[in-house]
Amino acid sequence: MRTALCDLLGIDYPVLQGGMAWVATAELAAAVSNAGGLGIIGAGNMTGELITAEIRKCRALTDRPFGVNVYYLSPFVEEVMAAVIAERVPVVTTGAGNPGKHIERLHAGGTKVIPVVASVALAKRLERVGADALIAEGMECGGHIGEITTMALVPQVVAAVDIPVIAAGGIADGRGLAAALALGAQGVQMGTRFVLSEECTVHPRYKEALLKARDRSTVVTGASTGHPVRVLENKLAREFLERERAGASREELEKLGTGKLRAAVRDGDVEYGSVMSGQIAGYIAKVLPVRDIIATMVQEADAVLAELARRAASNARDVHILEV
Ligand code: TUI
Repeated sequence: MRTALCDLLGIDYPVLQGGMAWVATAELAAAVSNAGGLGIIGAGNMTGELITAEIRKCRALTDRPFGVNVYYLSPFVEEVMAAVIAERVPVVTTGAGNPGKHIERLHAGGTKVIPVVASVALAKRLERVGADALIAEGMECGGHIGEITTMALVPQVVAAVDIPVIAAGGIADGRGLAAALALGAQGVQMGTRFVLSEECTVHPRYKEALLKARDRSTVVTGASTGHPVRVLENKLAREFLERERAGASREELEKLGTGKLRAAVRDGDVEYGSVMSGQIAGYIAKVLPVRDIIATMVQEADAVLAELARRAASNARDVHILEV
C-alpha cells in the first residue's frame, strides 16, 4: 500500500497521526513514524521553547520524517512557527486557521506544509498559496471541527484541487482507509485510533472513557461561539450545552472551557474535563501498539481493495457472458 503521498513525505504507509494538543507527544509521534506512518507532535498552546524541546525529543526517538501541528488559535503561533522553521521540521500541519502567510518561510527551510481544511473554499485558497497537500477533515472528528462530513467533504476537495488530499474523520481501520482511497484521497489521518494505542501517554481514565464510548456518545459543544468542538458527553459537556442554550456569553463559555482538555488528558478528569473524541470511538475495542494499528489497517485495506476488485472483475465477466 503506497501512494504518491508516501513519496512526497518519505513514509512507507499513507497513514498520518493527528496532531492532538496535549495528546500527540514526541513519544506518540516517534512511534507512528517508526512504524512507517507520519507521526505529528501537537503544539497546541505550547510556547516556542516547549515545542523546540519536544521536536528535539522526537528526533532522539526516530530517524524518520515527522511533523508538528500548529494550532492557529494559540497565542503562541508566531513563536511556534519560528521554532519549527529554525528546527527544519520535515512536515507542518495546521489547524483552526489559515496558514497562508507562513507557507513561504516554511518552504524556504524545506518544510512540507499540509493545512487542515473543512471546506472547498479554503482548500482552493491554500492550494493557490502553495500548500503541498491538504487534510480534509470531516465533522466526525474529535476536537475543533467544521460542518461537513468526511463522505461529502473529501470528494469535493479532491475535485477542486490538484494536490494530494488526506482524509480525516471517522476512520479507524483498513475499511476506512480503503474508503478514503475510493473517495479520491491519497491517505488518511487518524486521531482517536491513536489515542487508543499503547504508546499514547494520556491518562488511563481517558482511554477507558473512549473504550466505553458508543456510536452516539459524542456531542458538539461551542457551536454558539464559532468554535464547535466534539467531545464525549459528560458533566462538563452537559453544563456547557445548557449554558449555551441559556444564551451565555462567549467570555463565560471560554472561561468554562479553559484548562479542561489538560484536566482530562493529564489528570484523568473524565467527568469535568474535556474528553475530545471522534465519532468512531464506539468502533474501537482495544488499546493496541501503534505498529499493530498501522500494519493491520494497511493489510486490511489491501484485502478489502483486492476483494472489491475481484467482485468487479466477476461482475464484468457475468455481464460479458450475458452479452454474448
Ligand atoms: O484543529 C483541529 N482540531 C482541534 S484543535 C483543538 S485544541 C482546542 N482546545 C480547546 C478548545 C478548542 C480547541 C482540538 N481539536 N482540527 C483542524 C481543523 N481546522 N478543523 C477545522 C479547522 C478549520 C476551521 C476553520 C480550519 C480553518 C478554518 O478557517 C480558517 C479561515 O481562515 O477560513
